[in-house]
Amino acid sequence: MSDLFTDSANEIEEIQQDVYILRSFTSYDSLIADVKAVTTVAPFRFMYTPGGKKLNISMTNCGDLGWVSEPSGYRYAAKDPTSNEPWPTMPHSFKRLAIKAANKALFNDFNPNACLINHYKQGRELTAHQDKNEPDLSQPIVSVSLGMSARFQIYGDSRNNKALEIELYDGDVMVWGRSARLIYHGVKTNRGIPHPILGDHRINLTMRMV
Ligand SMILES: O=C(O)CCC(=O)C(=O)O
Repeated sequence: MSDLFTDSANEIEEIQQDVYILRSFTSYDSLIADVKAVTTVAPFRFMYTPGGKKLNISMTNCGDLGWVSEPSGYRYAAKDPTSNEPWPTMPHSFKRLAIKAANKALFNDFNPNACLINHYKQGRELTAHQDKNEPDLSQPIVSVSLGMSARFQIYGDSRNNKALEIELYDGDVMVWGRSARLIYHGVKTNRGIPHPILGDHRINLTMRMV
């Protein structure tokens, strides 16, 4: 396994107020063993929206609580509804990475207990949404990109705004919070550049305090 943090792990750029990017902060090689350990116990699955529509990316979770979308609504659940077992423990590597990235953006008491893991096949997208099911909105979201590249879209305070688009590559980490905590954001992968090992697949970890 390679080092969790790369040589460029000190550089942080504020791309919009309270939205930060840490380019090449980590890598597929340093996290994939832990991703596989989690997804072996809690495999990726397609969830359904409250409207009954199948989501077009598959997801799973690790940590004390996992984000679940079901016909009855969105919630954080202590147990995986597929197995009725607790979600796998959040790997130490995920937590260390998220805390270090959050610290760079001056979120000094971030201690994530929930990690949503998204899997995108090329062409799949996540439409504009807010992350607002977490009780303490003073805590940021830390989002790690692995594999194929993707376009992250920042719409700001309305999904009707024109999006600022940021290309995300393997190992890039984004942090958003404070005035940007409830930004509408989405992801497109139709022009994703394949990764040498993951090919046209992308994995995203979003760490949250719930
Ligand atoms: O895949 C990404 O880069 C972001 C994922 C996301 O927006 C979410 O899980 O709420």
